[in-house]
Amino acid sequence: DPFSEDPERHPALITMTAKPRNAETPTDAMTADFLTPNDLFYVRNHMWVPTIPEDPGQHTLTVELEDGTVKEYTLHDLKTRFPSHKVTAALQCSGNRRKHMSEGSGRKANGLPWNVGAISNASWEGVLLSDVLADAGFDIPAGLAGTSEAKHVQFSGLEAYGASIPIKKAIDPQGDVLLAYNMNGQALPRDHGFPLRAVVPGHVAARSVKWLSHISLSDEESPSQWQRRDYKCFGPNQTHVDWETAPAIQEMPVQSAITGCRLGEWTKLPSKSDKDASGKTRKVKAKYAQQATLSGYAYSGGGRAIVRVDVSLDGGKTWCQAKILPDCTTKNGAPSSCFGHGSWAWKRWRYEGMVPLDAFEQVQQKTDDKKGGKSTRKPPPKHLSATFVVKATDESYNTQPESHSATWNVRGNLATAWHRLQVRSDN
Ligand code: MTE
Ligand code: MO
Repeated sequence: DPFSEDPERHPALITMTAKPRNAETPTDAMTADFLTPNDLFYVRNHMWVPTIPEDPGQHTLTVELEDGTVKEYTLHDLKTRFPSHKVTAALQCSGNRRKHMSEGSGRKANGLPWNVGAISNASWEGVLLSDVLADAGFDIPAGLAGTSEAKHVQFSGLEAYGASIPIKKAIDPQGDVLLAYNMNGQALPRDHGFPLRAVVPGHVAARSVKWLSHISLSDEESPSQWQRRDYKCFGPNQTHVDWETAPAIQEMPVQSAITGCRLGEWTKLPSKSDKDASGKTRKVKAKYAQQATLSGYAYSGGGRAIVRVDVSLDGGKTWCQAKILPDCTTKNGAPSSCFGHGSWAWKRWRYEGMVPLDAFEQVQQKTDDKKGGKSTRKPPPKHLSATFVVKATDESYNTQPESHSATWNVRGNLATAWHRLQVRSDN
């Protein structure tokens, strides 16, 4: 059993598959913390968790340049010979919300049916990939000018996973690509790449290779199936899937989701008079409304900041703006700083509002409220449901499509349509 050495996991993680381990962050942890606690950070493993030598300082990373020159660094070398950097960044799997893509379009997409929890946020610490590449002999100015032969940085993990990123991102002085050894101030947990992983902020998490052991510069992308096959998108027609010409997913699109929802008691709003179109005064019937508190996250790739989060309490007919919460707050609520040159972290948002009775629909079901087809109960009625929706907009004014049907793809990647949450009110 190659999984017999896998680590123990937090019971609150929502397990999709045990071997290999794939698990979502529970929604309450997303609502509670800007930085996802290490043991509740979502886990996406394609294989087993590799074991490393007794002394993690002796873990070695080899770096191979285009001309075949190889340099070797132990973890100890990385920690002692290069300045350390911190970057606060979310990682999101390209399969996050695949469940909604399948359900929302009525067509099943291939892959694990992730809900909203294949995304988490952490503060990473390590050395800059560009510092290590420069030390290994890569000509950074040529790379920045676009004249180097190497066009891609290929990463390999100890268990055989591999992926690559364009050289442009790898050495961008504001790209913040890390070879990370710490996560939220602690050594990386085994599930998250101990003792060393790439962290490619703003890109699909599939490029943030864990258990990193080898880097190679090449004019080609990584030959791995995860670069050349799995993490690509196609049109909603299933028939035309050209793996060769479709670009590998790198930067993520804009995303948002509702991770918390609380309904209060019904309130009877004061009845009032108003004037109809002809100017006649009429009495408006008593209105009922329910307090709703929603919370969630929003994120966009490429370091693009989230500028607005829109919430609808009536299935998308009318909208209000949610409050974007301050980025970093420590446990006692004090602000702490976010690290990095781009908006690599997620934003958390919160919305409080009154949901009017007419935003709810009667849920069809057998009920003893009804006698002879007529409700004997005083309003507001029982067994109601409403659909709450969220969508986000980033600083390039990219926003999420209304439905999944036009972005459905056979691999089920990059599901990002409006997140709809059907809620029941049985008060
Ligand atoms: N790196 C290795 N070595 N093996 C893997 O299976 N999975 C990738 C990426 N890096 C993977 C890997 C994918 S698809 C994702 S979404 C992220 O790691 C998940 O990172 P996490 O488990 O730390 O959340
Ligand atoms: Mo992923």
